[in-house]
Amino acid sequence: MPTPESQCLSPTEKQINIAPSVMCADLCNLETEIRELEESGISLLHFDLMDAHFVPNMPIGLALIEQLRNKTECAFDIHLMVENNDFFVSAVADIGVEQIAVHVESATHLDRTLSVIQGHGIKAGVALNPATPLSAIEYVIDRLDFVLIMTVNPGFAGQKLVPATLRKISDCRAFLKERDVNMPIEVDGNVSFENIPKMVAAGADILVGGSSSVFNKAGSRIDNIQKIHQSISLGLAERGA
Ligand code: S6P
Ligand code: MG
Repeated sequence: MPTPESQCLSPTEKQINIAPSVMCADLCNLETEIRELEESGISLLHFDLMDAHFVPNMPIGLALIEQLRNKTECAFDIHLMVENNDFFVSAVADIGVEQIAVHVESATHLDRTLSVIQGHGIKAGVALNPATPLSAIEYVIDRLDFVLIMTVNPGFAGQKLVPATLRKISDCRAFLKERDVNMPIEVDGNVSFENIPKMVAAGADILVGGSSSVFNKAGSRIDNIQKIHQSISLGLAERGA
């Protein structure tokens, strides 16, 4: 199994990571779900932490993440959708996680919050809503280990892709390149079998898999993950990898 450090891979390594979104799993049978995902080669899990204020939803909480921490070697990718970022950063750092993304739209003191995350030895990312321009990361780029591009508006699974976000992924890759920075781009929201080739071709490196892929009701977890790998190959071929 890859080490947590290998989860944030540089695009030049041409490895795409799949991060199943735990809120889309069968929450009454999570341990079984996680074993199945591990057997399918998954080594990164995406957790959506919402506070019902920044977004109007609250699917999973800190106690669940804490209990799961002892059940798996998978790296934990925490996506904060909260108003009080510093409280949640400290709480998940105590649990022990590998990467945390905070929304630029909710972070009052973004630079400080990112340096607190990195001070815990955790990879720091900024999440951008579909309407938020890439310029929002201009002055924190040196503090970032990855960028999380939301391809739907945050809060709920099962939504349709916001079309302009495909262009935003390639614009983000160009934005980073222009600044001589090479870091993974994570994409989250309707990362479906159909959308994955376009997302990967545009420059996505970490794919959050929810109800439209990993947890798609039409297939088993293992079949869905195989289908995702096929979609990734199509995207990499288009990217010229
Ligand atoms: C949404 C959240 C996501 C969802 C994921 C669901 O606010 O951040 O991580 O869990 O997007 O995937 P899908 O395929 O149902 O859109
Ligand atoms: Mg998410």
